[in-house]
Amino acid sequence: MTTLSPLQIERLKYRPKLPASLDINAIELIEGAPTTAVRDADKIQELFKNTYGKPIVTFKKGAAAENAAMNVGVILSGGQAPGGHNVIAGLYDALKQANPQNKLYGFLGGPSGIIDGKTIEFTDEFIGKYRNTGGFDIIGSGRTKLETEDQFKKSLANCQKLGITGIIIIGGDDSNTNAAMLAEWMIDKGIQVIGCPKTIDGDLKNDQIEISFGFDTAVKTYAELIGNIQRDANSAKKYWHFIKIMGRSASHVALEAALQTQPNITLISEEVEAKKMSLEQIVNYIANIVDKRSEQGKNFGTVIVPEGLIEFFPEMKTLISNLNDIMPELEHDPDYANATSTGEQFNVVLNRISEENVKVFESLPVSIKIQLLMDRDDHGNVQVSRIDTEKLLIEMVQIKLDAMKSQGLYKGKFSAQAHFFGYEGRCAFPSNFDADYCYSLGYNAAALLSNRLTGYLSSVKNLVRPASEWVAGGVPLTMMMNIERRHGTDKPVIQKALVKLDGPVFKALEKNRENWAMNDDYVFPGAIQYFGPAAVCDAVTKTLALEQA
Ligand code: FBP
Repeated sequence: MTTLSPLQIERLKYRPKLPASLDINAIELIEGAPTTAVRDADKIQELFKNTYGKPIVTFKKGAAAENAAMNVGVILSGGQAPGGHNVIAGLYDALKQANPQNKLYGFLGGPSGIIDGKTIEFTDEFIGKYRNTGGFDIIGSGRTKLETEDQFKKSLANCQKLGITGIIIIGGDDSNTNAAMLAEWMIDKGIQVIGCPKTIDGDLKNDQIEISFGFDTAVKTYAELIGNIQRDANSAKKYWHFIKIMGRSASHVALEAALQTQPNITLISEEVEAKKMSLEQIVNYIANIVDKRSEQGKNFGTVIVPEGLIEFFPEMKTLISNLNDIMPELEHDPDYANATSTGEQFNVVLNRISEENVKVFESLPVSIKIQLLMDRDDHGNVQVSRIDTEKLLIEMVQIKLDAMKSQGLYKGKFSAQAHFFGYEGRCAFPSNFDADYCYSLGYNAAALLSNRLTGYLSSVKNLVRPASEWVAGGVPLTMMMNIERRHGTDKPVIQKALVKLDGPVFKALEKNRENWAMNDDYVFPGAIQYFGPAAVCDAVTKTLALEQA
């Protein structure tokens, strides 16, 4: 990449802001009370004998002190999120400030890099090319699960070869669950492990972690695009736009994008699940609004669909879980493997799934059936980003409206466009918020290492205030864990934060959605701004503002 865009040239010069209290050479560690786990404390304690129960820590300015030299390795894990490069830049700068002898290595291609010993050593020049840029291409990312004894042993050997005594894992809930396991395993081998909260999905958050990095930039990117589409819809007045928004399971991204743009219809997976709404009910809900708007001469509108919606319909959830269970067997079934048509494949599936699921599977369009049978991810989950839920809804709403029309109940015109905004937002130039937050998280991770901590997640709080007032520290990973059933086995995992239906963010949607359905109260956020008034450039998301109010 030798040709730089004008924005890239300017962004390379941006100096991310740090909390005023964070100076790796003059820092004091304040310890809180011992912690427990969010649930299943006894079991978590049993599994994490050495790292369980540690206190939450915060940093404040302290007396100047010298830092011993150390070598550190960093891993980018899972889906890309804007700001990952700045976590590494912050980490690198802190390590070099602490002791110029310190070395930072990057494990290439995600967690597999530490297992296979594929590394690169960072230098000023190399890091300099990636400051304030989006993407994870600096060292690459991957979804390998770091969890077996054999993988841990190989990782240890690779760290020892390079004299690495600190590992930083930048990842979401699953990757940080693995960080907790690695920290526990490495504790008597002299290697510390620290996590950093990453994911555009915004579902790695709790009382201690206000938001995961990348959420801010990704939602602002999607909101810009939705705003543009709404203006197009309102100009041409001829299309209904069904927009699927990324976010594997939680609907935080869709909800925030909706609050920023005020579309006509917003579906929230968590509400669908809580109210046990079927696909048919949702289709009727949309068709009803389409009909009412058409009575006002408005044959256009916008519908926001969270990516994970399909798994939240009770009947689909049961079907998908049944499919997940039979997938490993199906791969070895000659009838399935040798099937010459999708129809034949479907028959094999129909013979294997339970009776209640047969009807649901048969009711789906062929394209969705094929998508439901596609490869699972490393965690055995269906890859929802590859399921065209927005197209499924369009097809079913069309069928419903046709039926209504034939009974004389609907007289409008329905012409729909499908969109999926996901990958567009994951590697955008980080907003000023994410650039600062990520740099602080990385810098802070180095401070946690230099204070001899392990099994902690780097935390930076008070995020609605100016960066100088942010509070840096660490949260024990075990504090966020509980036991969940995953593919038939009980596993310790970091609890995922879903949208709270009694929380202020959902309430803000609930209060307004009837109005937004009928009136075109669209908001056009425009592109993320990096230079200009703070009210525009440093604005936090509505989710963060409402939750931290
Ligand atoms: P992480 O949880 O690893 O941050 O990834 C989240 C995500 O971006 C989801 O929103 C999306 O469903 C998924 O990754 C897509 O995964 P992939 O990049 O493997 O297609």
